Amino acid sequence: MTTTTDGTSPRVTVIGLGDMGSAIARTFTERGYRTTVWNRTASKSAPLVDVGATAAATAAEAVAASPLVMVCLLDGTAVEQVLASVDTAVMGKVLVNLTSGSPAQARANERWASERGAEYIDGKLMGDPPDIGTPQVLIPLSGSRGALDVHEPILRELGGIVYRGEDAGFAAVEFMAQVAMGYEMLIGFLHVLKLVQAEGVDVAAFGERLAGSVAAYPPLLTSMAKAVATGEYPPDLGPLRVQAALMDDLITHREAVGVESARMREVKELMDRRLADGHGEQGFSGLFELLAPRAH
Ligand code: FVH
Repeated sequence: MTTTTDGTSPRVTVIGLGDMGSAIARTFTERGYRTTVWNRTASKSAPLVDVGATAAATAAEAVAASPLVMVCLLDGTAVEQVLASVDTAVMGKVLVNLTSGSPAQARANERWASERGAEYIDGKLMGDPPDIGTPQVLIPLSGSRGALDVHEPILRELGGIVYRGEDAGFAAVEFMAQVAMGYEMLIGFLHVLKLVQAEGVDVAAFGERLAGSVAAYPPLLTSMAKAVATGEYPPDLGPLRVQAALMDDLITHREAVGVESARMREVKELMDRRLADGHGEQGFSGLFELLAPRAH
């Protein structure tokens, strides 16, 4: 742990003592930081007081207690409500918001903080409460580089922090992309389990086999991202015309065993458009061109 110029341990405030906030406050307290905590439901402060934290009566009092204020609440609405209640108490403070949320919310929070004379860092917690305080948690941060330089040692107590830039929204950009990637993959996985279960296959054994095949994806995803970046679409997964030939059977099979096929119909529609545009010898990543305007 670092110490302040007068040799005392640094002060830090934690706003929000849910599963994550409590893990954060406990980590700081147990590592000797003078930790002040506040939670809407005051009783959640008790376990932290038991290990040496100080419970503030109001959020504004908690903010006033430390130069560094960590906010870890359920969602953006909760952050807005709590920040509104503390208002100008944030002046001169460094506000680190670790609540999940969008890039737009992060940028709005930074404007709010700046208007009140506070510096803002937005961070996203990619890990689970028990992993707080270990390198198992990845914490992308963005916003004030100056504030990060001052408080980096304390923030590093929480896990593996990585700075993504001065734009306060960048940590959320990474977080939202990672979460979306997870849900896109996992809802597909559940539909595939539905498919094999409909055929009487043991889903646990199949799931284990399928999990093993996921190991092949990192190099493919890396090459697809490069293809999108360059606009050159080599035949990843083989030429698109060959891939498209399978789609009707794949959809027919799914619907025959009662599994919805909306996402597969979306893939087929995009493939058919790419083929119609004359890109049958290119790869699957070429569908990117039909998804959104090309990044400038
Ligand atoms: N838990 C996890 O595994 C994930 C891991 C990845 C990151 N997430 C994000 O972390 C944020 C906090 O999540 P959490 O698990 O701590 O959530 P809860 O245990 O439900 O605690 C929520 C706290 O927020 C307070 N709160 C909710 N609404 C309000 C409000 N309107 N005003 C003030 N405080 C509010 C709540 O207070 P209380 O209910 O105890 O009074 C808790 O302190 C989150 O963004 C995850 O996405 C966690």
